[in-house]
Amino acid sequence: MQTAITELLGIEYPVFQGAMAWISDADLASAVSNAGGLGTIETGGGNAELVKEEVEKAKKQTDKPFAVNIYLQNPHVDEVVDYLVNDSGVKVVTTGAGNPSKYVERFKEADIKVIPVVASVALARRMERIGAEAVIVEGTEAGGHIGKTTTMSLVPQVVDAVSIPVIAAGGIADGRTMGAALMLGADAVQVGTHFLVAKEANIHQGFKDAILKARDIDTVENGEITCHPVSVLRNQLTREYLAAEKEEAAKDEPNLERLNELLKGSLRAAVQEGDSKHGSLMAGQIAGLVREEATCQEIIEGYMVGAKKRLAEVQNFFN
Ligand code: TUI
Repeated sequence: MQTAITELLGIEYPVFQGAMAWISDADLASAVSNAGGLGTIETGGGNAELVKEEVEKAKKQTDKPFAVNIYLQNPHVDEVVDYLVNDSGVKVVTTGAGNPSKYVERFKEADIKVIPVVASVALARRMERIGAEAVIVEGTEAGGHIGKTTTMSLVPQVVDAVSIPVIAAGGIADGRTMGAALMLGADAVQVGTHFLVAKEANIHQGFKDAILKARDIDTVENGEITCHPVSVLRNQLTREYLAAEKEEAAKDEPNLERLNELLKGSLRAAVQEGDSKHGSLMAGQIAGLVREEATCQEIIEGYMVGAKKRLAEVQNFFN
């Protein structure tokens, strides 16, 4: 299957694996790349040394392209960029949770393709202007830290606003949702939640089971008043957090520190300990569609088969 994105990056299938904090390591990224998609290593709050370890590990596990994601709120972001530009050999960088403008020039000089995650038309336009090769347009259906507009509404608006390729993210977990994104004008999709249950994902079985059990209405948003809304599966932690958030929101001077304190260590607890009561089970709204564990290859090939099947049915409507 060929799109502007498979051609730009030299990959077989237009499927990116999204960067997920504590989750998207060299094992997951290389499995996705070996299956023909674009794997991504997340760097979260890590320093350059930690990022280098994962990149070197991935290089041993795949000779296909993979990306490194930069979390722009990372206090070590400058040294991570220095490493990526100077001696990583990485060819694709994605960015999230901020505006990467001040780094783009250096990536371009190092012949690294920059693909920022955006949650608005304005930022997508700006990214095109400063030389981004493509943009990942993430709707509010996504997991983790999210914007406000839905994938369905945002993707076609960005497609109309820019000339660079668009990768749709948020709400994609099978051939139908991938096909829908292509209908909206996207050249590829990015998938996070579904890869949580990949056999190659090194996360606690408790987290995987929570995804597999989730229903359509089981995600909630935490952290609206801290300006970092995060989509997670509903549990004891989210009930306590939402109650505290409501209390603080009613005050003249909300104690945001108290709210941040409640979440401290909670993502690590979900990923490494499978703590489904007090862990932060970051997930997108499509979790309810994810029903079984599978390898990265089965996941990606399933999308191709499913999209083709649905496309044939839709084409029939027009005949
Ligand atoms: O970054 C994400 N999702 C994430 S990061 C993360 S780690 C975390 N842990 C605890 C609390 C908060 C975060 C978990 N999930 N997605 C990419 C993304 N980027 N979504 C939305 C954006 C975004 C938002 C604003 C991109 C740019 C932006 O620009 C603002 C500006 O400065 O113009």
